[in-house]
Amino acid sequence: MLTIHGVTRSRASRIVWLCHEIGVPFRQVPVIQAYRLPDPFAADAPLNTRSPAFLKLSPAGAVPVIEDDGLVLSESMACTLYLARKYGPPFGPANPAEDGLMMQWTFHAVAGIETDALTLLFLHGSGNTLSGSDAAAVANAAERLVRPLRVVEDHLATHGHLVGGRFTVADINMAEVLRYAQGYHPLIERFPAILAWLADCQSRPAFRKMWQARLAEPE
Ligand SMILES: N[C@@H](CCC(=O)N[C@@H](CS)C(=O)NCC(=O)O)C(=O)O
Repeated sequence: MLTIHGVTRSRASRIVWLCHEIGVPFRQVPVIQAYRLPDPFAADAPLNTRSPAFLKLSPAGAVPVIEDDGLVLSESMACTLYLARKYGPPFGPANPAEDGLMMQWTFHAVAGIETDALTLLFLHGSGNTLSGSDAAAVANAAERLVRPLRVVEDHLATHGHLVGGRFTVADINMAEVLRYAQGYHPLIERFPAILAWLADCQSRPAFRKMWQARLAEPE
C-alpha cells in the first residue's frame, strides 16, 4: 500500500488531497517538522524530520516522502505528478501534451510563486504587527507575485481549469501553493478568476477531507 510520510500540516497535504480525489488508499506516518518541536532530539520526541529513522529514508530531512511499490520519492510535487501519471485521467495526464502542461503549471507554482507566497503566509499570516523590515518583505513579495498570478488569472478566466478543461493534479498543485497567499487580501483580491477557482477547488469533498484531517492535528 502507498505510504505517505509527513503530517497533513505540511506539503503532504497535496498528496493526501490527490489520493482522496483518485480514491487510492494510503497509510500515513505522521512525521512532524523538527522546527515545530521544543527539542526534536529529546528521547520522548515524536518521529520528526531530524529523527535518524526518518533521515535514512529522506537524507534531506524534509517531509513529505512517499513509498510506493519499492519506490521512495521525496519532493511533494514529484510525488503528486508521479501518482497522477500512474493513475492517469481524469486527474492525471491523458497524453504527453497534457503531461507537459501539468508539469508547466506545477513548475510555475513552485519556481514562480511558492517562496513569495510563503513569505506572505509566515509574516502577514502570523497576525503580528509587522516591523519595518518584515513589512517591506511582505510588500516586496506581493509585488513580485503580481506577474506570475496574472498569468494564472488570465488562463483561468478563459479556460476554467489549468489543463484539459477539467480538474487535474495541476489544479491541486497550484491551489495548494496559492493557498499560502490567499489570506493576503490586498494581493489576492486583484485576481477574481483565481478567487472563484480556489473556492471551487476547496469546496471539493476530497479537499475537505484532507482539511478536516489537517485541522484535527495539533497546531
Ligand atoms: N520542496 C520540498 C520542500 C519540503 C519541505 O521544506 N518540507 C517542510 C515541511 S512542509 C519540512 O519538512 N520542514 C522540516 C525541516 O526543515 O526540518 C517539497 O515540496 O517537498
